[in-house]
Amino acid sequence: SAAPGDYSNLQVEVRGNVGLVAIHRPAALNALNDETTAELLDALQRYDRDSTIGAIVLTGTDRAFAAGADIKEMANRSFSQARRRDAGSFMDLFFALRSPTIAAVRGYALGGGCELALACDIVYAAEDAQFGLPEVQIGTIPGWGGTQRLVRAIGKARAMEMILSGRRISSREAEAWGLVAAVHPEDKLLTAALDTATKIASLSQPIVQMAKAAVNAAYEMPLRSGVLYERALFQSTFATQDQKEGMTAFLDKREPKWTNA
Ligand code: CO8
Repeated sequence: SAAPGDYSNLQVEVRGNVGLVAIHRPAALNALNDETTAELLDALQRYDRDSTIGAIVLTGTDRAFAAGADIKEMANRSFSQARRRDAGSFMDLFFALRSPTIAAVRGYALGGGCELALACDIVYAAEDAQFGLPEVQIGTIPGWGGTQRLVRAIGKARAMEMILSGRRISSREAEAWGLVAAVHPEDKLLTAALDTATKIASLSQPIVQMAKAAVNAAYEMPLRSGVLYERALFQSTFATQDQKEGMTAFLDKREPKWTNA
């Protein structure tokens, strides 16, 4: 079971069957330095392995979800150091989490912070949230999947405008464009994210995880392969006890009792 250690740049907490992870490095607007990304992976993977946790909420502090990768740490990095570190592998491991992830974004979600939100399964934003990929303004380009995931989230025309100019968008634009599932007042944001996470965590974990895997296949596969992958997963649900329980409970007009088996 998850007994997350003491982290320097995170605050973690279990709320019922939900793991709550808050990036907490407010003096640097939650810039994601190596220590913070290592802690994030540790905390998230612990929750992912914990059978009592059915969903994860990822949030920041009031001024920032995260203002990007840590520019101080990156500024003097050589090409060979960047290659050896391969910081992109963080995002591969993040994306491999089986538990559903909900981002609750207040303030800045810029650069790597925006890419982190884009890699979450659901994004809720506060009214004051701002999203952007400003990397070109500091002489680099997005490196955590932003050029790929933003295009899929909001389309090429808007993604090009944001990535080539570095323009930030408001939470309302992000919602209208489909990057964000819903906008909430600042003081209601975390509750809304926890409510959705709690609802997801009350369902069968293997079934929810198969649904997540099937949706994510839409990112990774051509349509025909994705449809076949979905079909194989759909058929696999019939090998679970929870499928039998869910359908029997419906027919018996009672609430299902999930066993995650
Ligand atoms: N890295 C390091 N420190 C940061 C960062 C950052 N990304 N963002 C803010 N800070 C620090 C500031 O340096 C400042 O520290 P100090 O008080 O010691 O000077 C403190 O946070 C507060 O910031 P500001 O004084 O700048 O606050 P403002 O309210 O004036 O401005 C902004 C807020 C607009 C968010 C501004 O801080 C800003 O533009 N930040 C940088 C945004 C940015 O360019 N992000 C992209 C970074 S590149 C990236 O993310 C690449 C992703 C790919 C990752 C792949 C592998 C690592």
